[in-house]
Amino acid sequence: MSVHIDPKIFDSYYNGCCNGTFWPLFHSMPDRAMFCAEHWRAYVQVNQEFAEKTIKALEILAKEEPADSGTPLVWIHDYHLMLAANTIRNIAEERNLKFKLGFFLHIPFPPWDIFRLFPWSDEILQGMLGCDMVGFHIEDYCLNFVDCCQRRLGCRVDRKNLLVEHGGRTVRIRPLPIAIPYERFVQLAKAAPRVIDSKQKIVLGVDRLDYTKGLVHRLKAFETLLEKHPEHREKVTLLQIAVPSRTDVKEYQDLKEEMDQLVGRINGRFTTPNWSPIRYIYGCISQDELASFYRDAAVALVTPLRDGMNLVAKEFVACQINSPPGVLVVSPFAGAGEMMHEALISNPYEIDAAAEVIHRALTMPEDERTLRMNYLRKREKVHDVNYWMRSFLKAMGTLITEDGDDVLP
Ligand code: GDG
Repeated sequence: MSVHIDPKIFDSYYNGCCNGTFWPLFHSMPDRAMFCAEHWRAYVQVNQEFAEKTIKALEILAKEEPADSGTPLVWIHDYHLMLAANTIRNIAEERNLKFKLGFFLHIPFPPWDIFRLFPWSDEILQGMLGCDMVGFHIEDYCLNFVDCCQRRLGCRVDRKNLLVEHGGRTVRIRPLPIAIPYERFVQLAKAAPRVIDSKQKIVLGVDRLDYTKGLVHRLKAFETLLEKHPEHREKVTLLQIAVPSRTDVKEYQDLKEEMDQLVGRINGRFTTPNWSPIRYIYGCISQDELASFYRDAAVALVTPLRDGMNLVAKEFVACQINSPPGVLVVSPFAGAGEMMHEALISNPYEIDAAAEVIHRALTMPEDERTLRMNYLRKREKVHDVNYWMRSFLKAMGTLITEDGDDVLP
């Protein structure tokens, strides 16, 4: 069942409200966010259309499935559909349909002081609270959400157990860090041909071309590394893959321009007849090639300014099957930075210090690399994407009203 949206409405909804407003605002970059009533109206309309299609699906299920076949689960994903749950609940309850509603946000949830800049923020909270459970990557985002519910809507909340009371119901809020198909990446890494020549040391970056990913800061840190540690010149190359993204949005066109200039400037400054410091791929590569880069890179730089989780950090770790392994550098402002404690942590805003972290990664003794990588790999192997999905479904599985612990006193 698909949802058909008028192209003009879609543009206001997707490029306008989703990527022009929510994306920067939820990544705590309010100066980049536009607030526009027309975009908001389109967002409301599209959410309404998704909700109506979901109701149709629930009605079909109710007719086709035997009455005792369990409660259908509606699992809503991401900032594109934050209003749908409330509408689905209202209509489904009116029509006596059985359902459970869950939501997962793939990006950060911002602190109250940022969130309240959005003129229709109360509607967003009410929309999400239409669910039985709302999942975020990490506890900080859960607490931000709980805080917003209390301060904006005056809800009763329980911060310790992450519960919010709303409309006579208790909504569970849960940290459920997303993960990757670990074994699949291990197999890809085992099978992938060698692309990087073994004499080169590669520092790898893999990102959508997005201003939240800290690419400009990363290039500047690499430039500083070459300036302060000339011993890495002609030996180390930054391989940056930047996947074109949201190319209809001006902010993204400007970033592309800035990256092109910066790569040109740094390469112009340091290139010798036999070596260029930066290899920059503006485009998408195959997963086999990606696995090969992940496997053979000496260092991976996952240094966003802000990021819900960041799967690249996890995929890199899964593909590190060589002995001795490489080193992961991760930003504390990514969800991944909260959990992958054995990585080197690097604040992308501090360019000089970030250059020193790259130097430390490039010169780290083999036994330390092995120890750190073993721990990182073990965690991702156990907590893979199946574990994540099961955790979500398990958390959804218990009916809140049946579980005394989950009702606020
Ligand atoms: C959002 C949140 C959260 C990248 N380049 C190529 C390629 N990729 C794949 C990677 C990875 C994915 O794209 C990027 O995932 P991230 O997690 O890094 O980032 P977002 O796209 O911003 O995702 C983020 C995520 O949702 C999940 O909840 O972690 O925080 O922003 O899987 O492998 N794949 C191929 N070629 C490329 O050139 N084949």
